[in-house]
Amino acid sequence: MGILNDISQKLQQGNAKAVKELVQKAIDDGMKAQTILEEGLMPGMNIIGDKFKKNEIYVPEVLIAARAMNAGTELLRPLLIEDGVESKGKVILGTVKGDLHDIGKNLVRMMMEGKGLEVIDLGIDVDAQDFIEAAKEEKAQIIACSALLTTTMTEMKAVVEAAEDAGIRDDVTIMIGGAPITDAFCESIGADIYKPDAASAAEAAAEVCSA
Ligand code: B1M
Repeated sequence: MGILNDISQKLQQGNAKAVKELVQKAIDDGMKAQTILEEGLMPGMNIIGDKFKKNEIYVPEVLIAARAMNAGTELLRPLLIEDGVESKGKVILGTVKGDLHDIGKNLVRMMMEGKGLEVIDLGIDVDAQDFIEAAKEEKAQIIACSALLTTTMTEMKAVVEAAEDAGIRDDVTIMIGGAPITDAFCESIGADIYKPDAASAAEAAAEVCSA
């Protein structure tokens, strides 16, 4: 379909205004919101994710594309709720306690949303207990923690322990990431998944939710 391809192209170019206009046109033409999301916006964001992973594009391009994606999803969100389209899964996301870095976390959020997941973003400086409360309340499949400091990455262990204490450890997948994080660290604190970048974090989250 021409317009869906145009939406994908404009999203990749980061042209938020054009994406918004094209999405509105598709809605006015009677196209289903889910079709616009899954065959227009998401393929565009997936291409951005792949290019980012291969270092063919960098953070600014991803942020600009994400802004374009948001311009489209804002128009679709109320229609998707009306249509009763369920999200593919729920993720509680945040940067851990003591840590104020959020650029990487925001990329993770965008990539996950691009995969059709619902992301509840708790922001920065998030206490372990707040991740757990949100996961319980939202019945989320995944808790996703970001940390950029060697001094705050230990907070991720507190999240794993809080999930155990709350009796929800078997119900949630705990995913971690951020510059100082490694597979060995992930294993040492008993978290489930470590991913080095936003695109592979989103892919892994989508896999968990579809399993
Ligand atoms: Co800060 N900072 N900073 N900083 N800062 C670093 C992290 C640092 C490495 C710089 C340095 O010294 N070379 C260093 C940490 C050293 C360490 O702990 N080993 C550092 C420091 C020391 C500090 C302060 C302590 C400085 C000070 O005040 N003395 C202070 C701490 C504040 C705090 O958090 N309490 C501080 C403050 C800041 C700013 C506020 C100025 C700003 C943050 C602004 C913001 O985020 N809104 C900032 C910035 C920008 C950086 C650098 C320069 C860039 C970080 C960034 O956004 N990268 C950084 C140096 C560097 O990394 N080159 C640095 C781009 C981003 C896309 O990458 O976040 O790694 P990143 O995310 C990646 C992956 O890690 C991954 O996906 C993303 C992309 O694909 N990922 C995940 C991230 N989260 C994930 C979660 C997942 C999966 C993947 O699953 C859940």
